[in-house]
Order: sequence, then C-alpha cells, then structure tokens
Amino acid sequence: MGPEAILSGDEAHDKETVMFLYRSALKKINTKIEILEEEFRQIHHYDPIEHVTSRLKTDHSIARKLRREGREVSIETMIRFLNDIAGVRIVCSFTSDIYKIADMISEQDDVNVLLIKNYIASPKANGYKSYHMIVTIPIFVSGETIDVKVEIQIRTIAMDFWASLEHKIYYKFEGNAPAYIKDELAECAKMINALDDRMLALNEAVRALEGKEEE
Ligand code: 0O2
Repeated sequence: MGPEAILSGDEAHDKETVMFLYRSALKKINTKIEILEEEFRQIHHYDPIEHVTSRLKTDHSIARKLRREGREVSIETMIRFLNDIAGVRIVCSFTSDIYKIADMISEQDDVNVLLIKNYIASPKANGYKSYHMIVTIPIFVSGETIDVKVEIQIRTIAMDFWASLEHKIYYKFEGNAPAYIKDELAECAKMINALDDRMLALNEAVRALEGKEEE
C-alpha cells in the first residue's frame, strides 16, 4: 500500500507522517548506495560514484509543481501525482557507470522500479540528459508496510554541470530565457556530450593498457 493508507484527515499530522515516510525512504536508498559504493571499492577496486545528494522537495516546490500541472494542492494529490518528493542524485564520472549503477539498484529485491526515463538515450529538446528511475521502497511503520516512491537521477559530472546552470537560468527567466541564452545552452549541451564521449574513450584506452600490463 502507498502512503495514502496512513492518512487520518488531520492535515498537520498527516503531513508530518507522510514526510517522515519519504525521509525514511531516502535514508534507506542512501544506505543502499553507500553499500554499493563499498562493494565497488572492495571487489572492483574502483569507485564509479563521484558524489550523491538527496533532498526532500520543499512545500513551495511541491505546490508550484502541482499548480503547474493544474492540480489542487493537497496531501492526497502530492502523494498520488508527484514522483520526486524524495529525490536522490547520483553523479558519476562516465556514462557507462550510469547503467551499471542503475542495474545494481534495480536488481535489489526490495526495490521496485515503477518507471524509467532515459534522457541519455533520448535527451530533452533543450539538451537535458540524465537517467531517471522512479522506484518504490518498503517502509515498515506501525505494523504496516508502506511502499514509498523515490526518484533516482543518475548522471555524469558534465551532465550535472550543465543541468545545474540550465536549472538556474530556467527559474531566473521563468522559462522564458532570451533566445541567445537558450542557443548557447544548446551549444554547451553538445560540447558536454562530446566531452563525455571523449573522456569515456580515454578511460577505456587506459584500462585496455592496464589490462595488457597485467597479462
Ligand atoms: P525541480 O525544481 O528540480 O524540483 P513525472 O511525473 O515524473 O512523469 P516530472 O516530475 O516532470 O514528471 O519528470 P521528469 O521530467 O523526470 O523531471 C523530474 C526532475 O528532473 C525535475 O524536477 C528536475 O529536477 C529534473 N529535470 C527534468 N527536466 C529537466 C530540464 O530540462 N532541466 C533541468 N535542469 N532539470 C530537469 P522538477 O520538479 O521539474 O524541478
């Protein structure tokens, strides 16, 4: 069952309980990622993850997104329609790491993948690239198992650099940035793609040499 199962009708109490569930889900996912990183270091002597951030969406941002989608702002609509109240962002060095990490998360028994949006295979029109997974994770509370949604974004350092600036520009101009700024962002997205490809190829060339030295 989802978080709506615990709603009592008392707005303040419900909001607190629901946010507790999302916070708990974030803690669980973060622990999984830490274990995954440790596994990489111990077994493969290599850490694909540069850094991880996580956040709970603020009330302001929840209300803005629901209004943007033309919905009433309530606890029910937020649980039902927003997938990213709890969000984790995993930033890695190379595009190939993204798929490895996504697979390792999906394979876990208690992680249920609801939706994948692969903006790397199909970038958005503005140039945005990132791999998004919406998962649910069970949280045990007061004898009940509640499946809580978490959005996991996985991207390279270069994609993250671009997305951070684009996000700032988008909100600064409320989505209506001057054409030359949009064009420049699109140009930068192309440069970022080329950089990611070259860095991956370079890394693979180094690994191939290391392989030969070990023979
Ligand atoms: P904010 O301000 O970052 O919180 P869905 O219900 O999942 O189908 P949604 O949530 O729009 O619809 O899904 P999507 O496209 O996967 O976007 C989720 C989040 O990804 C966004 O959250 C952003 O954080 C990020 N994102 C998506 N598109 C872009 C983009 O073009 N540029 C940047 N910089 N980030 C993007 P929010 O709530 O929209 O925004």
